[in-house]
Amino acid sequence: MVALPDDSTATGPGIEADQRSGQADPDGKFRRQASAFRDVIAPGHERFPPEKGRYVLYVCATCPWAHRALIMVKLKGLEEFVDVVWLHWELGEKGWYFKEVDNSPAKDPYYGFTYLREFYFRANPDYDKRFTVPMLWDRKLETIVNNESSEIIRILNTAFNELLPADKAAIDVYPEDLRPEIDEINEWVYNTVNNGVYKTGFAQTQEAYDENVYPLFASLERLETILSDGREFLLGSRLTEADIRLYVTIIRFDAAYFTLFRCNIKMIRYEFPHLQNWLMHLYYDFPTVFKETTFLEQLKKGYSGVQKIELVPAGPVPLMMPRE
Ligand SMILES: N[C@@H](CCC(=O)N[C@@H](CS)C(=O)NCC(=O)O)C(=O)O
Repeated sequence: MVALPDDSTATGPGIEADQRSGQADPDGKFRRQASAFRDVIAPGHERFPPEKGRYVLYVCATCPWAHRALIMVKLKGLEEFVDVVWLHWELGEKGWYFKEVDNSPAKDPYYGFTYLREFYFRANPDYDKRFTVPMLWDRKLETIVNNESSEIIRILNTAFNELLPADKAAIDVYPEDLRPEIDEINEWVYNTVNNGVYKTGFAQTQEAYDENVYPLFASLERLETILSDGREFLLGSRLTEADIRLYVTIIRFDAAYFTLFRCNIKMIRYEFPHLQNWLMHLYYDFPTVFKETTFLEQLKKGYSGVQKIELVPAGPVPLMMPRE
């Protein structure tokens, strides 16, 4: 693990010293904490109206939740409205930090901060929860608008529509008529797949591991069956939020979760042909949205560090299957 620069402004109350430890509760089970900042950007909003150049999205390559939000920025063509700033892919002792490697600058370009936690303390000096990405920051009020990816993707889906060209404004990944279906699939995919890989990977007892690894694979089988009728996207012919939320987990599966989170009953590439076709379609046919937002080498190193295995596994080879 690299030594991190000491920075006394990067400390706060109630946080364990090493952000990489303590992922599981004392009973050996991993429970994801509820996000603390839950505001929205919306036209006419008293505090957070849509405005060009005002908001910044903080992400890192390792994190699937941040990846969801990044995909929305690209899909909706929001680069001019929401600046994307990258933290280094490694979760350090004090959480996510900047380091001039790969996509990350040496320091935050707006505040000169070294750690993500510094934003959390700027927003709330008494903040005592985890310092997570994605984090949507408002430069005007100097606070966090929202740090819950499921909400950030909905904000990005609509908030800037009146400022966008018509073709981008028309893109809607949570369309009214599909909402019940999207909500239904999101619920079990979140519990057993998106968060299921974490509950499996961070389990500290055999019981906690078994409780999660089998439901995870049962859900992958269920997704495989859904896609087996040859549909283009999860809910039919339209790309929706459900695809985006699933993509960020499936693209990490063979490269990281299979080995590093012990999700190794089957590999996606060899044993789930329909899921693999759906993944290849998104990755190769919408490259600016999916492929170019995916950094497999970086995220594999990121997950290796979180597991404190300081060795990066050699496989799978290749990291993503070529098309031919
Ligand atoms: N519910 C949050 C979860 C975000 C989250 O847990 N992000 C992880 C990275 S994958 C993180 O930043 N962890 C840092 C930590 O827990 O210290 C969301 O979906 O936005």
